[in-house]
Amino acid sequence: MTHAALLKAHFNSVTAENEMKFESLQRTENNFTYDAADRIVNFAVENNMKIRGHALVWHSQNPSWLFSNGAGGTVSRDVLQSRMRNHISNVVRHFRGKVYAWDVVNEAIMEDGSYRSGSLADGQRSRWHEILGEGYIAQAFRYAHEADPDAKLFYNDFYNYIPAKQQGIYNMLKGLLDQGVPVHGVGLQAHFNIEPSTVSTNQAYYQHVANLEEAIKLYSSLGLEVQVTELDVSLYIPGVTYNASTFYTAATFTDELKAKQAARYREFFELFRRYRSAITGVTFWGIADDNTWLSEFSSGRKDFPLLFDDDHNPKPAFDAVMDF
Ligand code: 9MR
Repeated sequence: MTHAALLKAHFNSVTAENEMKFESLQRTENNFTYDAADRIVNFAVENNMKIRGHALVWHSQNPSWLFSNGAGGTVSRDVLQSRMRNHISNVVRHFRGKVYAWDVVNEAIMEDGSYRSGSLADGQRSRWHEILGEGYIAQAFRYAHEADPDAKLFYNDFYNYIPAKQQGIYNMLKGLLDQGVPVHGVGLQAHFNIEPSTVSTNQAYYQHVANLEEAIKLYSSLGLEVQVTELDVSLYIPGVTYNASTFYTAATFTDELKAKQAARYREFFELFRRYRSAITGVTFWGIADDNTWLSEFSSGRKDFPLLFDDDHNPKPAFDAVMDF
C-alpha cells in the first residue's frame, strides 16, 4: 500500500488515540463496546500492522461510575479491585492474538519521582492510588498477564528525561520485578518540542538527548524492553508565551522551521538507533499534521508535530527519520 492509500484508509476509519480507553470501552458497568476499537484493530490486522493497546489503567478518561458506590459515596476497595480485574480481563481477552503489547498502567509517577496520589487536583489525581494504594499497579499487571500470557506488558509515562522522574519510575519497576510482577517493558511517551526549554523550572528544561539516554540505560539495565510510544515534536517551546499572533500557521511553518524540526527528529532517531537492542518499537501519536492532539487545545493554536503534512505528504522530518 502506498503512503497516500494507507493514510486515506486510516482517516476513513477512526483515530486510535482514545478508542481503547476505559470510558470508551466500558461507559456503563459491564457493558463493553468494542465497535470503534475493533474497526481500528481489524484495519491494522488486514494491513499487517502491529498493534499496541492503550491504556488499561489510568487516572484519566474513566467513566464516572467506576469510582462511585452508586449512593453518592466512594467505591470500596474490594469492589474497585474487582472492577479493575473485570475490565482488564474482558478487554485483554477480547483482543488476545491481535494486540501484542499493552500499556497496562499509564502515568503513575509524578515529576519528582513520587506516586501520583489521590491528593492532587482534579484531573491530576489518581483515584486508583487513593482507593487501592500503590499495590494497584502490581495487580493490574497480574490481571493482564492472566488474561493473555503472551502479551507484552508495559508501564507507560511521559517526561522520562527528568532525572527525578526517571529514577522514580526505575525504583517502581525494580520493586515490581523483585516481587515477580509480570512487567516486560517501559513506554516512553516522547511528546517532544523543537527545542528544550530555557526556563529551569519547566519540565522541558531537561528535554535533552543525554537525559533521555539515561532513562533508556536505566530501564534496560533491569532487562526491560523500551518502546517509544507517543512520539511527536511540537513547534512550540515550553516556557515561551504564545498568543494568537504567534501561533503557527501553514504560512509561518517555514522551510527553515521544517528543517529545524527535521534535525530534532534526526537527533532523537540517532539515539534510538544507538539503543536498537533495547528499543523494540517506535510509535507516533498520530500520522499527519491535520489530526493531532496538540491542535485540540487552546483554541486556534495549530501545531505541526508529525512526519506527514496536512495534505498527507511526507515532510523533511520524514526524510530525516528514514534516510540514515
Ligand atoms: O491524544 C489524546 C487526546 O485526543 C485526548 O483528548 C487526551 C485526553 O487526555 O488524551 C490524548 O492522549 C494522551 C494519552 O492517552 C496519554 N499520554 C498523553 C496523550 C496526549 O495527551
